[in-house]
Amino acid sequence: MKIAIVCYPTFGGSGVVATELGIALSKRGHEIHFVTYKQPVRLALLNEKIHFHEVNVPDYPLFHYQPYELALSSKLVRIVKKYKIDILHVHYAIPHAYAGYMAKEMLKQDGIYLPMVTTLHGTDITLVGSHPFYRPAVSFSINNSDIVTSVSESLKRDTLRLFDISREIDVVPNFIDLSTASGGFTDCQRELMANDDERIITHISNFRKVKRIEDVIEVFHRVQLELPAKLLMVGEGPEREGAEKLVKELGIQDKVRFLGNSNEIDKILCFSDLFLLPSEAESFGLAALEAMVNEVPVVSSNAGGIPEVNIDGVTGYLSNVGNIADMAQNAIRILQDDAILNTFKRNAKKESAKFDIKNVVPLYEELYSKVLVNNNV
Ligand code: GMT
Repeated sequence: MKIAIVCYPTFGGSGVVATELGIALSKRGHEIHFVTYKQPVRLALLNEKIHFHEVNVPDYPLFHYQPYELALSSKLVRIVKKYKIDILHVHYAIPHAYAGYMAKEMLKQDGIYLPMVTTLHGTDITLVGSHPFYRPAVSFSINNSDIVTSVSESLKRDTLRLFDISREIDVVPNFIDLSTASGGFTDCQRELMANDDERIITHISNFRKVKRIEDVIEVFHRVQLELPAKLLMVGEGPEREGAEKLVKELGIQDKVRFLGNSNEIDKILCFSDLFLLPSEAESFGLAALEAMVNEVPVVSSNAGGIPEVNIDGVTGYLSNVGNIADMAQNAIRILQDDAILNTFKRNAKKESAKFDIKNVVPLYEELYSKVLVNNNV
């Protein structure tokens, strides 16, 4: 099949899922065309099966806001015609599903039928999409997609609760490539980050409000009072400055390192003992899954889809959002004993196998085939 994938090219959940899906599909013989404003960060190599088409929005002084979705839908029309694309798969509803729908309608005028699969990722539904400014357009785009998928049961429930949806939503969970994800590092170079007697706790995110970065620092503060530990903060975002300030106020600067964005997540997780994810909302929690595949147990909130990934008492622990004391206690429970830590590590790795890319990519392929057959393409 020839598949056009529209996504955000940035670090973080939906863009990573879309990019990894495209790469996996190309390895299974499909021709993939990424259409976005910048080459996706996880897309290293382009070849005859993976193409990248950049969407440019020319500056014009009259435009206070540049019309990205107009440029995207026009670009899609050109690419679909030029490469004879069979399917459009858009990740993140805003504005991708809306732009995709416009492209579909324009192509219809030329007698070309383009089925559209929309994958909902989380904030496009729970935070941004449900805002009254966007809700009608998001409802419309979901109802007018040919197939809609959500990355967890929890996100499906949220979508049905927040929008007026008149169609089926298929749950296709996020995934991880077990064959490459844990990198196979034998030399974790742990000594670069911590002393032998210290536990390493890691948090990775885009440092947005929804991640509750201050909770990460507060939990760590309590943990390091009980056992020797270091905290690695990976990522960039608006909450970083506040977090650094809090670290200073608590007097734990020598125990916390802010590493910024990284393309070497697996290397960092390789020497991590625990992953903290206290998010306010999380449709799935891909970062938790990335930790688990690297044998890192997870102490998290129980928001959204996290309990579908992090199994309470098995791969880590769940607490109510904001319950710092409970999270700290859970972290200490896991970290204070080598035998307990090793059991959680093994469980995390084992549970992550459920989400192996080998099991999930065929689910998308089935949906693509279904939509093509239903529409006799
Ligand atoms: O978590 C973020 O802020 C990034 C966001 C995104 O839109 O890329 O992630 C969302 O999609 C990921 C991939 O499906 C999920 O793993 C994240 O849980 C989800 N984030 C939220 O729901 C807050």
